[in-house]
Amino acid sequence: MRSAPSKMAQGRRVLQFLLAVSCFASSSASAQFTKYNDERLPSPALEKLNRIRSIMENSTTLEGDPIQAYIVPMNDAHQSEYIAERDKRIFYLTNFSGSAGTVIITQKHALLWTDSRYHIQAERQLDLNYWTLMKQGKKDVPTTEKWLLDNLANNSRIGVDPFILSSSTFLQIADSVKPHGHALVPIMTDLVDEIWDERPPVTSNEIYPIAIQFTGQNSSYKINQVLVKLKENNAESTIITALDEVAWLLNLRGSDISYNPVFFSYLIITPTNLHLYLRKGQVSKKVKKHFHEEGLNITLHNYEDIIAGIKSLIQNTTSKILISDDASYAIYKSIPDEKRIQVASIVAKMKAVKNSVEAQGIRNAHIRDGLALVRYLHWLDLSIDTNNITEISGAAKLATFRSEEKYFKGLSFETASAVGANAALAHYDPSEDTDKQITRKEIYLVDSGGQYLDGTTDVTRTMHFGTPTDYEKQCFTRVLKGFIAFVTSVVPTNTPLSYLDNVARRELWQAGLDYGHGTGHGVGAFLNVHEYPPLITSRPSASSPGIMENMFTSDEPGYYEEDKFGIRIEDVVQVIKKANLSEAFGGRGALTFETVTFAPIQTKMIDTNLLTKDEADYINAYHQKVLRVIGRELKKRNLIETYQWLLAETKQIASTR
Ligand SMILES: *[C@@H]1O[C@H](CO)[C@@H](O)[C@H](O)[C@H]1NC(C)=O
Ligand SMILES: *[C@@H]1O[C@H](CO)[C@@H](O)[C@H](O)[C@H]1NC(C)=O
Ligand SMILES: *[C@@H]1O[C@H](CO)[C@@H](O)[C@H](O)[C@H]1NC(C)=O
Ligand SMILES: *[C@@H]1O[C@H](CO)[C@@H](O)[C@H](O)[C@H]1NC(C)=O
Ligand SMILES: *[C@@H]1O[C@H](CO)[C@@H](O)[C@H](O)[C@H]1NC(C)=O
Ligand SMILES: *[C@@H]1O[C@H](CO)[C@@H](O)[C@H](O)[C@H]1NC(C)=O
Ligand SMILES: *[C@@H]1O[C@H](CO)[C@@H](O)[C@H](O)[C@H]1NC(C)=O
Ligand SMILES: *[C@@H]1O[C@H](CO)[C@@H](O)[C@H](O)[C@H]1NC(C)=O
Ligand SMILES: [Mn+2]
Repeated sequence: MRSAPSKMAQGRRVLQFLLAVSCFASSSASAQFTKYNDERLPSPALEKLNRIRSIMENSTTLEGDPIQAYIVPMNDAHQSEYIAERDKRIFYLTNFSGSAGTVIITQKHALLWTDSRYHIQAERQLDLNYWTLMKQGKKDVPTTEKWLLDNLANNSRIGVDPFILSSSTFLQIADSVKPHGHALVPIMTDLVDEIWDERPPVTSNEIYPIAIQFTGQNSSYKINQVLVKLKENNAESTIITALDEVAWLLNLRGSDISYNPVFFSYLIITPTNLHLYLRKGQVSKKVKKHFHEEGLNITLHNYEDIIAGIKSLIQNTTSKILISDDASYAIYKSIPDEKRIQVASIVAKMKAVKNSVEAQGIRNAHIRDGLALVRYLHWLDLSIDTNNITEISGAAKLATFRSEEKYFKGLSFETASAVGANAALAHYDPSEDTDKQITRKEIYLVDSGGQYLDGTTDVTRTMHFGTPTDYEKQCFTRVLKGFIAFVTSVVPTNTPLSYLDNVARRELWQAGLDYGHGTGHGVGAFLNVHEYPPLITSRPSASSPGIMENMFTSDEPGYYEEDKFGIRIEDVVQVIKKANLSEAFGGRGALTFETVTFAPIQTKMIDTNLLTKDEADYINAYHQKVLRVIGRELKKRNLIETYQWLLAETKQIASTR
């Protein structure tokens, strides 16, 4: 989806709070003071803040002393990257609709931190009379922790809802504010929920099984693998807290969060029992039959009873309980220190390496998805002179093409359909206010994906239906060179993923250009479009296994020129063995990548003076494959005009260096 940390919220799972580490700087970052005695009409932004502030001061409601600051993370209880409407607390407070951000409220200040993808958007959406935008990554903008240290009186109490903050982030913040005697205190009643009068209801849509023909492994096999991993970690039982991990382990899917086929749940795994916590109404007879067929004996509980369940688990067992680093502080805290083992998720690592059935499914899904995208791009080229096609109506047409494909289950994220300057916002989703017509005068960027029973897709193409400028072509070509450098890399098994980030940026950096998002993210097998590991950013990860065969990741460098245009090229690539190098690197073996995305890369945008022969060869070979695979299908469906269009779009090019 969205682009890597681009859209890939560089880190919901990856400690948002650490994102801005680089920017310690002079303390009080010119934070505006909120105007108390404002004489203008009451503003909803201020009204909401005042209600929170009054609870913060009110020790009765808090069942404790007042708190001097309140943190609102953009999370749900499972540290999901995409959250349900009911969990969009920051949006409710501020109108900021980006996917990453952190709010801090004190009696005097109200601040929103967000990363560079969202600076412009946040500026437009916030009521800046009452809110201060903290542009993460900019010089002189302190981190949240640094700000708390510099702006609160010593020995302050900082509150946060312990369910919506990961334990690792909680502990890290608690530790960094200690020097001034501040305490980070869990507030069991979420203050935003307290004031949220018309909060959207809980989503509890139907859960459905997916067949072994798509999953490749039955659920009891997966659970047994977990039990083996638990033993290796000297633990006996575990609480699975990430929604995509529960869905993957049980071979079930749901639709509680838009674009993500997951359902709200926790799963306790012991050597003898499985306890599933969810809204029981979501479980049909079909699901119960599925449990039986997959060899599972599952006890169902109410979602809200998870903490009670953990207490019961603690009583039943003398050995250790394993949880992942992403578990909420509430889950973490419910297990005594001596009984807890916390590690990077063992299920996430299992899930990251696709089995052969999943891998084949993903490849098949990408062929059908490529066909839908080719039909759309051809249709656009045919229609934009005679019809007013906008970012939004274009995206709707693309969704229609996808929906005609077999196994389609919905989009995998909101389509980023962006013309000209709108494309300069790396995480742009069109809205009615910003909707622009797609014409032959400006660059058009479309980043989109589908959910299919056999796989999840994510693809970006940047097109110009008229004549791009030389500068646009140069920028596009540098992005393309980085993209090719990534996909053609040969690396030792387990190489840290950050290596590929460097590779993809090389050509841009040589021209003093860069992009403000990551380079790649894992993609689920009919699961979340962002799955970590792998996560490809410049930041090495101590807990990541590095590059492994049969991981799938996006390759998505870009370039964004503010107020002018944006470029991104994105394929999903499979990690494969490098032929004849299986014994290289002391027996570790070498890996390389094979793209599974099938859609033409517009040759009109390429400045062949910048392209090497090898790069031209790559494009030509890729286009031959696209023509073969998609072309065959187009002919089969008698879409001859689209075939002719694809033939022209995939014509061979030569380096002119
Ligand atoms: C959010 O935007 C709407 C529409 O512009 C406005 O009416 C409302 O006051 C804003 N709310 C906040 C909290 O800023
Ligand atoms: C604190 O709570 C009490 C009891 O609910 C209420 O009467 C009072 O107005 C609250 N204080 C503030 C500052 O809102
Ligand atoms: C706050 O605490 C720090 C660290 O203990 C100390 O150096 C500083 O003097 C304190 N500030 C005030 C105003 O007490
Ligand atoms: C699950 O898969 C394993 C491994 O393929 C197999 O041995 C086992 O019989 C299967 N169990 C069920 C209930 O199908
Ligand atoms: C399922 O588990 C329950 C509780 O542990 C147990 O009473 C029951 O006998 C089990 N059923 C089967 C079919 O194994
Ligand atoms: C703990 O043991 C009791 C009694 O055997 C059982 O009913 C319960 O399901 C167990 N709880 C967990 C979480 O294993
Ligand atoms: C095309 O449609 C958009 C959205 O409805 C509108 O804002 C724009 O003015 C239209 N352009 C033309 C040329 O009709
Ligand atoms: C791998 O080695 C075989 C046998 O030596 C050779 O025929 C083949 O061309 C090699 N393939 C590559 C990709 O180097
Ligand atoms: Mn992506």
